[in-house]
Amino acid sequence: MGVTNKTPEFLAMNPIGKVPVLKTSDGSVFESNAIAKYVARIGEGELLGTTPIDMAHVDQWIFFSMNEIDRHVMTWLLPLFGLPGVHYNQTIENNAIQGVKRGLDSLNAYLASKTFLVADMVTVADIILTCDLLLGFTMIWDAPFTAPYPHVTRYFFTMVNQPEFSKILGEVKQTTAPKKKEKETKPKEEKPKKEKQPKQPKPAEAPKPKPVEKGPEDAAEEDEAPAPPKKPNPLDLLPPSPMKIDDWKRLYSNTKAAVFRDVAIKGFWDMLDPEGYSLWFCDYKYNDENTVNFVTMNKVSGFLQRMEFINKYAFAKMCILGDSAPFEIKGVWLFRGQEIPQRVLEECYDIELYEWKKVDLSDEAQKNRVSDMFEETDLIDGKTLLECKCFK
Ligand SMILES: N[C@@H](CCC(=O)N[C@@H](CS)C(=O)NCC(=O)O)C(=O)O
Repeated sequence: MGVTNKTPEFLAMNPIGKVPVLKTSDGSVFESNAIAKYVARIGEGELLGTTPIDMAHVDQWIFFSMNEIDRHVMTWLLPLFGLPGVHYNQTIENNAIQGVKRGLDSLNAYLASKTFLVADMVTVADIILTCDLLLGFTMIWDAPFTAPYPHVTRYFFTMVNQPEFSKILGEVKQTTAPKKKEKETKPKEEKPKKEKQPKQPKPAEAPKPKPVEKGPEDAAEEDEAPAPPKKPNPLDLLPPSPMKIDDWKRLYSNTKAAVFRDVAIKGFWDMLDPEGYSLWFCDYKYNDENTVNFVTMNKVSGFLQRMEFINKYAFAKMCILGDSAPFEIKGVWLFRGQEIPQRVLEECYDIELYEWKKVDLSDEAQKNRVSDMFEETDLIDGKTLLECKCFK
């Protein structure tokens, strides 16, 4: 998401350009619940229910989960992530919270006498509902919030502790610090002193925000942000560099994996102009929050989208590390000049969510770490590389 999900190839698989999409040799499938049912169908089939009425009940709970849980969770949560174009609104949040409570209340009553949703077995409805509850339990519903729903809580933890779930989700812990409008963990004192403090965890001033689909309720909330004034870019005033960053990006993109180290990485160090460019490691400060892998990935995609305006002067690899939650985000950036560009510090609030350390080019270990991230080796800092996103 945020990288290839609007390409013609992707839109051919899902015209609305959303993830996930499942690609199979018979064709592609979008909409996560359709994907889940397809996967269930090509297995032994029993996850779908075994009688017509059980099958209908499986569908009933899938639609319930989608309409009475997931829809409200997403409306509640998405504005808190700081995605471009998704705006926080108190009334919308309150309505979403009421919607969630109504859904949980009825689910709680139903589960008082049941272990699973349909019959006495796990079905794809349990899988979907559990996944829809996951974001709630891990991000916004702390124990006081879920106290009125003990059967939902018992059901949820029974499910996520099944080996089939924990293999994918790792250990699931209920949040003790629910995500709120204000990002309390953001250390205000470390903010470079700028007049432009981010108002909310959302980049209203990010240039060219990509449109994100909004629910109908959000429509009234759209800001008309004026285009940023055109200032000469100080990076264009630096002494010319013999290194052309586009040559590196081309080499990076066109080198086959098998020879990547010998050709692309070697080529990079050969072409690097250490006077015209600098390399920086970044290390996310709040890895404890990274409890859900795709949310962590979205966080990184959002950061890279907000950096789009510096694209001509930068290249980066951002890595998500770890076999299970909490996931770590670490990366390396190549910037024109010897500092993190001023406009980046001013306009991209993500910068302050990371520790930044300039790469010491006299230290082979640091250079190797850069090479590993560029190459996407299986392990980075001894941790499994789960996903790597490239800024180029
Ligand atoms: N109903 C869809 C929702 C998919 C969805 O909203 N995906 C988001 C990420 S969680 C997305 O791809 N957004 C990108 C966009 O809206 O352009 C499903 O369950 O698959």
